[in-house]
Amino acid sequence: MTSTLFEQFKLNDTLTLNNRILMAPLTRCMADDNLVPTEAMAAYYARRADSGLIISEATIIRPDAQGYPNTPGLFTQAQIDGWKNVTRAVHNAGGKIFAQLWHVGRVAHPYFFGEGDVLAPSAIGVEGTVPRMRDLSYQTPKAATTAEIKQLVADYAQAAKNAIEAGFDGVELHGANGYLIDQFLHYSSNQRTDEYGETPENMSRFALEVVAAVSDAIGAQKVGLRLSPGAYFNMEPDHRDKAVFDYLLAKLNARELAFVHVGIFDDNMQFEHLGGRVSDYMRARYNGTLVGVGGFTPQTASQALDNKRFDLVAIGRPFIANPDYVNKVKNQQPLTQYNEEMLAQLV
Ligand code: FNR
Ligand code: 8K6
Repeated sequence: MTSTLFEQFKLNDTLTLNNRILMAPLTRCMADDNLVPTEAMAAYYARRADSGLIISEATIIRPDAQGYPNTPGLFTQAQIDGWKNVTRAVHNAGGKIFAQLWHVGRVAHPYFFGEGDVLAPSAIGVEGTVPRMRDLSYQTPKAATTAEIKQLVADYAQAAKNAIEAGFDGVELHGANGYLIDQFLHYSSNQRTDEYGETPENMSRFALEVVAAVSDAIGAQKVGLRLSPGAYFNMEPDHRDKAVFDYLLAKLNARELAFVHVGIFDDNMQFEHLGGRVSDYMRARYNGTLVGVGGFTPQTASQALDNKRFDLVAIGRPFIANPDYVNKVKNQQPLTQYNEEMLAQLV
């Protein structure tokens, strides 16, 4: 019944995944105070190496990309060396791992990086406080200048090179969940009137420039992209967003990529302006490898793969609760139920 999950999948010319189950990117806030991955993190990832591909927790590309405590980075030599321990442990256990590259844009906080601007497409803030740090209110960001945007693109490319130096098999660009790349793609956070705003073509420009720069830096076959056409986290929806994603997905279709990954917590969410589920909306517009995610059980995941709704499935919370998720599913053993208290330690 779940056999499709255990089929091999050729991701690119050099990588064939042992099964179709990805470990979804999961922020754990457990890096050390220099944002260096620890030995405990290496062991945590290695325990999950029997997934077809691990996507690392979101990893910041530079200091002002940070919006949560102790999220790892990929911009200092010590961070690169820390990740080398992680990738070595995963590879020794027979696994494969991509780094998820992250800049949080307007939900960054200077508390984490000291003096400096919070950069975003436009000077439009989000309400609220940093999770787990209730006295840190979000600030109104500064609209990035064209020069600052070019530098951001270059910094994504450098972080991708650092990821390869650290031993990762590729990178996933975090273009989802209301963070920087996603902020350019929605009207509620992008009110620019220059070549990065106003029209679907302009609003897609930053995402496509990052994809192109990172592809040039490490090879397009090693680059995935996560997108949230449905605004549901750190973002107000706007029905005009659909035209932006229509344009962007058509452009992505015309170029080589390792995969596009749905960014959502529950794939059953219906978005009126997208005509239903985000995964179905994306499948209808993207012909390459699509990764689905969001509330799947082994049964519903294999059904979705059988029905070709997407090619690979990412599993998040169940992987926090079950380091041996793949083995348990293969042997039809019961899974431990996830709960939020499990976030307190790396099991
Ligand atoms: C997440 N998610 C997430 N997404 C992402 O792109 N980068 C990240 O770093 C994180 N971090 C993260 C932490 C925690 C604690 C949770 C619960 C979720 C979203 C995650 O990748 C996935 O899309 C959702 O969890 C939905 O999948 P499941 O959990 O229903 O299988
Ligand atoms: C990527 C950094 C995030 C830090 C951890 C987030 C974990 C949150 C757990 C669940 C929150 C879900 C919010 C999403 C909205 C759901 C819409 C129905």
